[in-house]
Amino acid sequence: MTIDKVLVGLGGIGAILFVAWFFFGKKAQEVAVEQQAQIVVDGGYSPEVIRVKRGQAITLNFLRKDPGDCLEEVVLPDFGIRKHLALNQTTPIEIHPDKVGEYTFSCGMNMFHGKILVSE
Ligand SMILES: [Cu+2]
Repeated sequence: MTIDKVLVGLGGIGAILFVAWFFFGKKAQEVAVEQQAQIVVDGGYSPEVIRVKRGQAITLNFLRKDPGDCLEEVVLPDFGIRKHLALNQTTPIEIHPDKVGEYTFSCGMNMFHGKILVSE
């Protein structure tokens, strides 16, 4: 094997690793909270994963900075909540997750998503 073939091989492996990292390695921004979570709504939700304990009331404070229509509504289907978010304001949404599990929230058109992970 000549040196250039080795280099091409290594380059190929590097490219594959990069693609894998790019698509799968980007970890969702995640936060663990006890009673309150601040979620910035701007081109998506940040953080997008909220970890909470079961049986506690949690207030999700959605601060909408995104002027687009897309993110003006937030939906938490598991809690029967659909709420309009006023621009540049914080809209508190209180939930009582009493079951362990994964609950999603999204914009009104179901394009942007976040998750609430409830554990014991
Ligand atoms: Cu949308």
